[in-house]
Amino acid sequence: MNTGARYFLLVLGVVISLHYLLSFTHEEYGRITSMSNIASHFQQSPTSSDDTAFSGDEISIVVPAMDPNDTDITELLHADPPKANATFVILARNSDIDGTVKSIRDIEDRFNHKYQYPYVFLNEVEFSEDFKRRISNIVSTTAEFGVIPHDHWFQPDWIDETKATAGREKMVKDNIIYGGSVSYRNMCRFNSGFFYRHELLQKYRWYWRIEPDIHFHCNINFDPFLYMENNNKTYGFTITMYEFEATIPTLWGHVKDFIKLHPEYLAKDNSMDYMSDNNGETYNRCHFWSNFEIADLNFWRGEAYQAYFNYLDAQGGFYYERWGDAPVHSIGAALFTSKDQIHFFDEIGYEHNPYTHCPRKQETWEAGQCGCNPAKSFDYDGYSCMKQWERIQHK
Ligand SMILES: Nc1nc2c(ncn2[C@@H]2O[C@H](COP(=O)(O)OP(=O)(O)OP(=O)(O)O)[C@@H](O)[C@H]2O)c(=O)[nH]1
Ligand SMILES: [Mg+2]
Repeated sequence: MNTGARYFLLVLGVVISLHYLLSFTHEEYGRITSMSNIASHFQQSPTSSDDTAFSGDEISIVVPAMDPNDTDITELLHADPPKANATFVILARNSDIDGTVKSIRDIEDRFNHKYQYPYVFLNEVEFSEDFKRRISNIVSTTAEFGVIPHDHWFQPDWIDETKATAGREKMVKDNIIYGGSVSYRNMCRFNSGFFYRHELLQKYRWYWRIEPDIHFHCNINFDPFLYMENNNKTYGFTITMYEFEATIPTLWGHVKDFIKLHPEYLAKDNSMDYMSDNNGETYNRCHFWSNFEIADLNFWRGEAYQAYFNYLDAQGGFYYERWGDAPVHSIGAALFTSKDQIHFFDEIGYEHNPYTHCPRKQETWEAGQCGCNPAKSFDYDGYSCMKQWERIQHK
């Protein structure tokens, strides 16, 4: 044996002795350096070996085992379903509390206990503690209570009060509903051109309008806000009908004047033929019943609608006549959006006294567990405008 070989054997002997010494005196060292542990690094774990087995010519895909402590995975598993940036909006007086509770109870039971959208309540005076307490007791989510800025509600100073009084007196004489009421006119003007400017609504894009004493008759098994958003809709309705001519004698003339001034705002494929039987010459008084609305706040905030509202407001017709927010909204939506951006929510069984929309298709009625009577649905009542809406759908 030469000297080099002797040195090698000596060093090997020292290393082996040290290894055994450490293996007995240091448990962790012994575990790490055991042959079984070293061998395991060259093998698949039992679970992953199943996933990566090569059997004949088959190659299976490796699916990494999920670690429940991995935050990305647990976040995905527990993520909320997608939601729209949306809220309910309820304009109400303190004295409307009982009817408001009934409406909220319905929408919670039929829809919102699952979908959890918030509520915004608006009033021209502070909501009472009793109102807030009773509402907060029944909502499944948050409710905010706002006061309407003075100038968004009350009759502006530039309205000629003598002319306005004469208009109201004539309507009282003619027995026009709410003909003598100034507060009803404030409400119609506010809903037409101001509600979407309220500070509590600024953070939202979509709203669903609710009134006291309405009813939802079917389970709403889908999210109408997401439906609107995903299908590029702007305005959704459940009931369409004729307006009382006596409340809007000069409205259409002003609408035509506005269109002449701003033809650029007209949508290309608009719904003029739903509202007019003669290409826009006269108004057939069809409108969407606005006590129910699901719509895009950004549409009202947009340039076309805002210019249109300001033009109408300057004519004074909200006070000299009794223009309703229903025809004002409907004409705006029909002219400044394309007809396929307006949606009829057939599945939503809805009642505002004295009319009810109830789904007439049996499978829709059953799927929604509707309590309403389809035979009494307003859709094809003589006073309904559904036929005018339908005639433009397949053009
Ligand atoms: N804060 C406030 N809300 C009002 C006032 N007048 C009406 N409202 C609300 O405005 C909405 C429309 O008023 P309604 O009285 O229901 O009008 P309408 O639907 O044309 O008529 P009804 O057949 O009586 O329901 C409801 O949400 C009312 O609560 C008011 O003076 N102040
Ligand atoms: Mg009402």
